[in-house]
Amino acid sequence: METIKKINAEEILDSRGNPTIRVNVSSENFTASADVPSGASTGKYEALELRDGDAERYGGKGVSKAVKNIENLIAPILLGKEPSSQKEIDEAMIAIDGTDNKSKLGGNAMIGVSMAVARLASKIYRKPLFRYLEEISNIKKSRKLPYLQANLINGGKHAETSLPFQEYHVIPDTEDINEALEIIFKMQNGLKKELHANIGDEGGFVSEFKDIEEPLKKFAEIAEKEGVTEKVKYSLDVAASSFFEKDLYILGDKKICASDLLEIYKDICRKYPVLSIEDPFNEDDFLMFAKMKEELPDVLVIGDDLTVTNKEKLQEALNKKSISGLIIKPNQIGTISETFETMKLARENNMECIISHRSGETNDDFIADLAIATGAFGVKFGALQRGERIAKYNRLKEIYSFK
Ligand code: 2PG
Ligand code: MG
Repeated sequence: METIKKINAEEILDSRGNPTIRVNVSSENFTASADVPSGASTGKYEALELRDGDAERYGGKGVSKAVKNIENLIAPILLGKEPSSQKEIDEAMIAIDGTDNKSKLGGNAMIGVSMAVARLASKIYRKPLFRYLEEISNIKKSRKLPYLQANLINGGKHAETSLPFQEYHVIPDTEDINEALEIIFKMQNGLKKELHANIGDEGGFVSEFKDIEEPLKKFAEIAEKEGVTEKVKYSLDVAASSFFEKDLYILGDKKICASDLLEIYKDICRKYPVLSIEDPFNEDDFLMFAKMKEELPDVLVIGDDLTVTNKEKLQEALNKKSISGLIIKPNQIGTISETFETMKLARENNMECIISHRSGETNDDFIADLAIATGAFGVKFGALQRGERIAKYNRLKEIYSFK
């Protein structure tokens, strides 16, 4: 069996031009790499993203410490191990990190190594990555093709506008990849003509809207024009923690309480075919999530900052009946094995998993394989604009063409 012979890392740039990590791992006859993404609206309980903090370099965003941790602390304990022993490798990193939030090694350093090792093992076995991940994860699948939640309008921390909600998704209601992509294409081009707007971090349009409902109104108008009304649903990532201050939610010049925000969701869901709403309330408010789930039984209530791909957080959400599903972002927790553990717990409890990119991305398409391997309910890969988003959609297409 092949063993890990070399691990090194380098600083590369992500889609916002911020430094991030590339990890290269090799065995006797194979090599593999992985690039690490980075969020802007991060949950406060995520694994720590280790940055240098040296204002002289990239405004403090350099990752040279994390790179050194990979080479000086992680590599020595992994050399000689078999890349196929993913769990053992992840556990070895967790042990030398020894913190609750991966702050010693850096969650960014650990997830880069964890992904690169998985990719290396898939190459050694001469299997496509999705096939290899499917075998080692063994997770109960939800769908043949995940719902593609295409983020066509960007607000919140992903855009310089006054729109408080972070993401407005168009979701083709089909399990055919080509039909799904063409519906997104039609909606995106319809919006392009109307909005004449710039694009935001995740490839969606960035525009000033009258209020939080207007983007959905636009979606409905364009869907009608394009003849796809019956074929689309919508979803929102409110990312409510990003406009929560002193127990209130700041919507433009209004400050409202959680119950009023729930009334807004009810109104929106009465008027539009909304499949799911992510992070409708602040990341500590498990009870309001639960209230919403009870009062809006036909809409999926999704945790992201609430659950941060963390098994303990998910368990709390399960105990309190807060959610119908959760966002899965491997870099929120820091290893692939822990990502699988969280997904397993979710699926055993019939929670839906949505595999998601970060707003700062690279061209690495690992998460497309992850979504297919685990039969995810949904994916969030952004709009059909910006190369780092397209990389994931193209990988999905590729997987379906030889599946
Ligand atoms: C989110 C993500 C991805 P970020 O909130 O779901 O869309 O944003 O990567 O900035 O945390
Ligand atoms: Mg989110």
